[in-house]
Amino acid sequence: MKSLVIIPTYNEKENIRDIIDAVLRVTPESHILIVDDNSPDGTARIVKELMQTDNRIHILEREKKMGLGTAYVAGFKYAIKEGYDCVVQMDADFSHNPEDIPRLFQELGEYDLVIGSRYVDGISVVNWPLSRLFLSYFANVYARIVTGVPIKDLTGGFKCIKIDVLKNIDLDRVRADGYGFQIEINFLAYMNGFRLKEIPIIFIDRRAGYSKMSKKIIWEAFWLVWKLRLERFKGSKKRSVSPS
Ligand SMILES: Nc1nc2c(ncn2[C@@H]2O[C@H](COP(=O)(O)OP(=O)(O)O)[C@@H](O)[C@H]2O)c(=O)[nH]1
Ligand SMILES: [Mg+2]
Repeated sequence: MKSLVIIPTYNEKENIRDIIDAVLRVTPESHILIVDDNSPDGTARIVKELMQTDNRIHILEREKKMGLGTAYVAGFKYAIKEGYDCVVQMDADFSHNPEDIPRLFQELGEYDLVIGSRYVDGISVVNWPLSRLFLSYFANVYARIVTGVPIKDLTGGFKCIKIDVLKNIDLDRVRADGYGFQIEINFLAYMNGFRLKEIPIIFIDRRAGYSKMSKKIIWEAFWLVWKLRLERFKGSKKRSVSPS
């Protein structure tokens, strides 16, 4: 299986070298795509330096900070165009442990979208303030009830997706950012009849750099789930592209 690990970055100079290194050590057959939004701290420069000696590393550079959702959509389109069989989504900040990637791959035989889940086996989040954990946990309960997608960690950003799932989604219509984006991709995969699976992971808060998530992104996700629920009632077929 030809796999592409997609890592969106904005100001990750403290993490970028180590994360690329760690991913390629765990899964040497995979390629990595960094989607960088012109990080002022020079993240892209470091990536391009590494690219000179390793052809498994790729970069998509965008002009300005445009959000995690559209960064992944650009990465998904790249994966489809370049003929990869599956993609891995993960953050640059080591919240997602690269050592878990093979466990995600393992489930791909039976499933189409595998989620590294913080809430499937109790709660496995380390070093978050209690307020953030509460917000995330109850946001997930809320999103699950409203959308009806039976996944405990709908907002998680560590997952592995078969390319067929992405080919079946009209990517130009995926507009949500951050947590909303994660929910929307899971929702569309589920509604299109793909098989979703959660496996437990331990999520550790970042040690270097700073978080880029905002209140705006939380509110966007809050309203988005109702839009998805409405679509569910109307039958969401129009959100998928017709099979070619
Ligand atoms: N390209 C791009 N990457 C982003 C953007 N916002 C966040 N990221 C990256 O997305 C990942 C998750 O963001 P992070 O700030 O750690 O979110 P948190 O873990 O929810 O606090 C990190 O690798 C960030 O560098 C963005 O607007 N554009
Ligand atoms: Mg983070």
